[in-house]
Amino acid sequence: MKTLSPLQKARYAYIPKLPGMLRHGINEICVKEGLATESVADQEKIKALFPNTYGKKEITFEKGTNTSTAKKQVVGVILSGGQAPGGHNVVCGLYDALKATDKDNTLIGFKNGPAGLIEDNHVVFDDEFINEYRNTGGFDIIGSGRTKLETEDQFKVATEVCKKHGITAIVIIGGDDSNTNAAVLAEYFAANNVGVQVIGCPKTIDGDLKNEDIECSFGFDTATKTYSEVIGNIERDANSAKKYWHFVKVMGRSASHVALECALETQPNICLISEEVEAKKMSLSQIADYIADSVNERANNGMNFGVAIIPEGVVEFVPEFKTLISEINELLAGEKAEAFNNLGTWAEKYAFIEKGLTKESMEVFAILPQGIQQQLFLERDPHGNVQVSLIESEKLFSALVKDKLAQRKKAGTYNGKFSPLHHFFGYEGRCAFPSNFDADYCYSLGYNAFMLIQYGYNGYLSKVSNLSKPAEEWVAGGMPITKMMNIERRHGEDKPVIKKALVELDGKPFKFFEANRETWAKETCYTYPGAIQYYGPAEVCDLTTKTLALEKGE
Ligand code: FBP
Repeated sequence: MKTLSPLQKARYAYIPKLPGMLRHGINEICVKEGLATESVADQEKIKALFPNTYGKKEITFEKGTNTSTAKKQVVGVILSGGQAPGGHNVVCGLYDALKATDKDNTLIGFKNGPAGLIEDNHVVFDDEFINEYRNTGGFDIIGSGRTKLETEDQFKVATEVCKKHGITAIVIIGGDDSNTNAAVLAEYFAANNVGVQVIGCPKTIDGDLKNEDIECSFGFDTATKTYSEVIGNIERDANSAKKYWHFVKVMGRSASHVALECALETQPNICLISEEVEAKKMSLSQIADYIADSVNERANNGMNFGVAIIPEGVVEFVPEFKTLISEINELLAGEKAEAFNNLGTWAEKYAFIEKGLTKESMEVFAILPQGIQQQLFLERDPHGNVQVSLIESEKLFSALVKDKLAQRKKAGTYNGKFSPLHHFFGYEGRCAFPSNFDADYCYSLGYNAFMLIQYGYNGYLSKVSNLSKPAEEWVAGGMPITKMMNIERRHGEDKPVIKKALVELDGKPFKFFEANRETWAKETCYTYPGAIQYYGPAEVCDLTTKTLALEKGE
């Protein structure tokens, strides 16, 4: 027997808010076409690769007579990539719109990500099944996976599976890679007259799937609120005990949106922004000095405590570290890895490394703590690359800062105490109960995806915008996925992919942070956001991120 927590029971009864324009009832939703679109870069190349789905118009839905052609819909849905709070509500919104249109419509869930489509591993949803997942976190309704849909053979199998079930549309809920796959699949189906539409939904806690249309990916709101709650609690503990420096690594594979949003919410002493580190070509030593300056100045003022936020992917943005990693990849390429692994002791391995690296990279390597040095050689992905996300950068930076402080102590410029503690917040935010914002946004994305299907669109991303306003004022519509695409070099080949949205250093969220961080570094300006609130006044429960508010000029 399943035991439900009181909150889970209460959340089953929560009714997500739809954009005003989708509240009129299915028969009163019509389409307003906007302008034709262009890809964000490499227009000619993308157009040539997507002849059937390129350049389509943006659309919005509004109140009016529904002119879509009635037909029985059998829709397949896939959850793809890392978990993000609200995924279940996308499925619920899709299901509700589909059933409200015609109770004979069917929703099929493919299990464990895109692989479920290829393996025809599926479940057919009904009310009882769906109701168990309303407003809950996680992707466990059908599971998720990271299988890429990209080969002709996979597309042929997908076509057969769709034909077998009479599928009319597939909805892919995923991040930049998964929606790239959605665009490629949409083009394949159109080029081969398969008669199946593909619609994407923008998901990822990383917040890097966005442009002027897609204001944010879902899950970013809840995940950053979850991390900010705990960072705020740590700040309060730091300010109470006054004896620890906390180094907190937060998720977000490459972009630093998560770290920046947490900093805006909690006003820590330090927050590194990977994009700035890269733009300023900062070395590990410069970053360590930057943090040590804050530790030093606070100690001079009697505050031997602080909080530093480190974005997960920062080391990849440090130019000298990037070079070191690529040299290590070369050093261990092919059979050389075996020779290295056969060496018995770390001293022998160290000698091997010393021989193989350039002088510059060896200098970088030499300053790393031994634990991190070893991680660089042990943790490799299936392609033979170092998995930078597994590098404990929070420990790396605290160790480098410790060395800097020791030097300063010798020079007589620092006389404080430095006791670092380390944390990594990532997985604990990805499956939290979706905030009201994510519950509403996700339900709307799913509901809206069905409207796009009804109106025959293919290769579109479900789009809900004006998100910093109350849901009543949200605008629902669709954007051709090709609009977000450009050509990038992947595995030695030019590939059409969705352009990742990194933190813009001239954007308002970063500018706000930049204008305040010097004060935050010296003084104690912590803010304590507290836990996500699900019930209570809208100004406490329905507010979305500071990033979005600042981007909107609010
Ligand atoms: P998506 O891009 O698929 O949304 O996943 C993002 C993410 O949560 C990153 O923040 C993190 O680096 C990665 O997934 C972890 O992946 P895994 O779940 O495979 O450990």
